[in-house]
Amino acid sequence: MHVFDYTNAIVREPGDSVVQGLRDDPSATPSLEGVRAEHRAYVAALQGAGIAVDVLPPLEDFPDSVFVEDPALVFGDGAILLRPGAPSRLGEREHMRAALKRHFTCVLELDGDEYADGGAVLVTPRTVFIGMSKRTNRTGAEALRARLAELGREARIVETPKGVLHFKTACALLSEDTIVATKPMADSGIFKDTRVLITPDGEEAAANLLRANDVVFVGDRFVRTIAMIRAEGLDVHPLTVTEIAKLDAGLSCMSLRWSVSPRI
Ligand code: CIR
Repeated sequence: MHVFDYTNAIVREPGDSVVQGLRDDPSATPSLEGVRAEHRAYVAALQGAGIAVDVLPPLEDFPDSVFVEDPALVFGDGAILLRPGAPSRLGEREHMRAALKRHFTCVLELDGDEYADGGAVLVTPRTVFIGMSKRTNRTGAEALRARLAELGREARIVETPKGVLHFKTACALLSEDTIVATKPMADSGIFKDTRVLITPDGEEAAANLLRANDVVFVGDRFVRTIAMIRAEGLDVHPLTVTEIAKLDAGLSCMSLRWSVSPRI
């Protein structure tokens, strides 16, 4: 059983409002049909990897609610309801609470002025990294570390490199012992005890890839990253995330994933 073995996932369909989602570059307007098509292909890819997907209905009042990774953190034995750091996203948690209660008997929560996005959290076999950023404050990171301890998991609070939205925007777990990271993330020394593959120049956005069971989902534009991962002997499934990327998102952001039992 690996931390990237999943039996279940939660996703949320994008609403029409998704095109008004938060983004660093306001001139990058995604196409609604494009986002929908990319999301459909993503859900099909998760299902193709053997994952049972709970598809939640769109929330028009919350343009970014398709990025379900941010309001929660889930494990086979429990979930944590987070408090997203962007004011327009905070209300997503109430909708996520209901979904979590359907799947998990243990649901812990952040509260008060504790802010943390799920995109800040990288789960690895040995530790859980919590990357502080403009969405995840120190209070939120510390509260999250305490909740993780309640779930029996050790966490390390680290700094996200400057200008990076979420910790996992710039890194992902590829296998039991290897992380893929951008050069600034690798240079930060955070992963100095781990084998790191660096994304090729110009393909930094490929770092937000997703390892799920035996497959690695990678943005299809990132041909050199795909070749690098295939050279590791891994099965790569390229997915189009061109429109999603205009909303500063990648492949981990669109699902919450967990394993209810060891896969056979
Ligand atoms: C946001 O800015 O919150 C969304 N437009 C993108 C969220 C991406 N989520 C993630 O990296 N975990």
